Formats: sequence, structure tokens, C-alpha cells
Amino acid sequence: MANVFKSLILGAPASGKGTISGRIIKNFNLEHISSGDKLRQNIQNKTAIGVEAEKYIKDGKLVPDDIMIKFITSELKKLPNQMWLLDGFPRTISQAEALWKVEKLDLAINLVVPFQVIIDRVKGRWVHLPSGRVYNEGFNSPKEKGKDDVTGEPLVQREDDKPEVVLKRLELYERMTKPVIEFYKDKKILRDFHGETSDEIWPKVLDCLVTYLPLHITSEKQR
Ligand code: G5P
Ligand code: MG
Repeated sequence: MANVFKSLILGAPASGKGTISGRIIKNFNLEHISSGDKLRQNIQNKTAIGVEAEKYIKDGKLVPDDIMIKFITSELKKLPNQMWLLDGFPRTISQAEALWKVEKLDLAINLVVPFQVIIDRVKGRWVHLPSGRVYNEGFNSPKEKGKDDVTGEPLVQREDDKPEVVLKRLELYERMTKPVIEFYKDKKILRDFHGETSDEIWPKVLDCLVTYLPLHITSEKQR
């Protein structure tokens, strides 16, 4: 079993990275770092990086590599000697190369979900910005409409979940992020997980992770 475990989760926009990550951190002692969640929190708090990133995110564009590399590597420096799961970074070959220079990873989880399934599901996505918790009408609806289950705070829809922006994000993913998958395949740490739903994909991810890490039992453990 690993003592130090560094991993990441890849997949198209709305393929379920946040959903599967949520289940992973309930079952394993890993720190979840989502680049998208962190950027949205910065946008909400109107920090310098938030103001800059918003210009790109609202149009479904990628935030420039130099900004992202600096941002995420400094977040990782706050977690020395911890095991983590990165979500949403890297998204370009430059980001992947920069990360590999500072951290050698153990596992890259790649979620493979058909694009049509994704396009249908983003319409119903609601998020709790401070925590990054995600809901979907009919799949994991909040207990009370429009409110976060844990804090009761309001849920919002993402600016970049408008249908025209989602199409742009999917196109960018094909062009910019697919090469990142090849990068990790070459490093021999890539594992693909296919499925149309997170419930179908999750047991396969769980079976893979237990070969690396001990289960971390919490009151909300799910299988
Ligand atoms: P993000 O935030 O990283 P994306 O586009 O990679 O954005 P996203 O949209 O956050 O990914 P996800 O995390 O893969 O999606 O998916 P999710 O939120 O878990 O699930 C999507 C929805 O489907 C939710 O409502 C969920 O409840 C529901 N769902 C899940 N499973 C199922 C299911 O089985 N059935 C059903 N019906 N529903 C389900 O990045 C955002 C932006 O930030 C910038 C970019 O501009 C990016 O577009 N950015 C970066 N820019 C440059 N470099 C980087 N490294 C960047 N990182 C972020
Ligand atoms: Mg996400």
C-alpha cells in the first residue's frame, strides 16, 4: 500500500470528475484539489486571479497556462507530505509537463463518458460554490430545491453551463486535453473508466483504488 499517493482525475467537461472525486474522498484519505472549484471561489471572492480567470471561463475558454501552472503548483505546495487527487488540472500538454517536473504521479483516472450524455446532464447541474458540491435534478437532487444539503446555502447554475458554452468546452477538450491523456498513457499510469453514469463508473474506480490505498471509513461511506 502506498505511503505517498499523488493522483489525478481526467475527463471531458461534466463527465463526473467532481461527482466521482466526492465519492473517492469519502472512502480514502485524499485531499481533493479541483482547479475549477478553486477558480470559481476566487471569482466569487473577486481576488486578482479570480478577476483574470473570469474573462476566460465565462466564454468556455481555458485560463492561460502560465497563470494556471503558478496557481496550482502553489496550491500543491500547501500540501507537503499529503496524498492528493487533482481534478481539472492539467488540461494542456504544457501544464502536464510542468506538473511532472515538480511531482511524479502514481495514477491518472480517466473518465470516458459519451458527449451526448454530457450535453443532456449539464442542463440540470446546480453547484454550491463555497464547497464545490454538485447536484443534478433527478440524479442527485438536493433535499430542498435550490439549497445545499449540508449548509442550506443557495445553489447556483454555472455561467459556463449555457449550452453554447458547453459545446465550446467540449471542442476545446478534444483539441487541448486529449493529448494529456496520451502523456499519461506514455508514463504508464493511465486507467480508463467507461460508462454512461457515475453509478456505473464508481465501482470500477473503487476496485482500482483499493489496490493502492487503504479504505478510510467515514460515517457516509458509499459503494
Ligand atoms: P472545471 O470546473 O474543471 P470541467 O469542464 O472540467 O470544469 P466540470 O464541468 O466541473 O468539468 P465534472 O466535474 O467532470 O464537470 O462533472 P460533475 O460536476 O461531477 O458532473 C456534472 C453534472 O452531472 C453534475 O450536475 C452532476 O451532479 C451530474 N452527474 C454526475 N454523474 C451523473 C450521472 O451519472 N447521471 C446524471 N444524470 N447526472 C450526473 O473548469 C471550469 C473552467 O475553469 C477553467 C476553464 O475555463 C474551464 O472551462 N479551468 C482551467 N483553464 C485552464 N487550465 C486548467 N487546468 C483549468 N481548470 C479549470
Ligand atoms: Mg468539476
